[in-house]
Amino acid sequence: MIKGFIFDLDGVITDTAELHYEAWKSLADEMGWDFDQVVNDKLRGISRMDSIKVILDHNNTSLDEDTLVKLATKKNELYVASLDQMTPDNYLPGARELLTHLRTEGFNVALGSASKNAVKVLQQLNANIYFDVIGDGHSVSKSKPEPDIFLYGAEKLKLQPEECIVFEDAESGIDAAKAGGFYSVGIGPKDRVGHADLRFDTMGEATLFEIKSHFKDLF
Ligand code: B16
Ligand code: MG
Repeated sequence: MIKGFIFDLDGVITDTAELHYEAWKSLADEMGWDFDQVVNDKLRGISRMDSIKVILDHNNTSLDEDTLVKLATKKNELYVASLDQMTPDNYLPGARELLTHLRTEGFNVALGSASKNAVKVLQQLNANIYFDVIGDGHSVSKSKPEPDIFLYGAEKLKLQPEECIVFEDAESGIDAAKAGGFYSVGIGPKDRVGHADLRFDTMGEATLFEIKSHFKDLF
């Protein structure tokens, strides 16, 4: 029986990928690193420190941990400053409608994001009202594809994984949901989230009606 939903943030509720890209690109240009949208897409859902390691691997470069932390902090300052321009107009189409519908029907809802800036993003969107529990990059130490962030959300909601549906746009996020024993909905192309139990190209298609129709024996 489905009683709860756990939502990833970036790429599901709102699209911060472009803001992450601009901040990483600015750092990469300063450092003389190659960085483009293809590399940026590999950073979807993974933590800040893992992200900088992916960028360095792409450039066949390595740096000591202290330098990595300093550079990742610099990128984060640029990213956080850019979040000031985000407003409640920046929900992905369909996301606010689904969250509102879940509230109306009394489902339990948690956030399960890898981002350490999730609280600020939720504030900018005015989205706190939709969530009973906030799981973010500060909540657990092992990031996706480990299931910890979703297990954290389910535990705080006092639900079992099999009572929850996870929404994710990242390959590692669907891996994490499956590893934790959750039902999963993937948002994005087949080659990225085709392994989810149910997939939509966009959040606009992910209505509660469609979800209930697919998982009909669970409602
Ligand atoms: P921060 P999600 C993830 O958020 C992003 O998809 C990913 O690109 C980013 O590196 C990660 O958050 C960490 O973000 O630097 O703000 O802590 O998709 O899990 O909501
Ligand atoms: Mg995401």
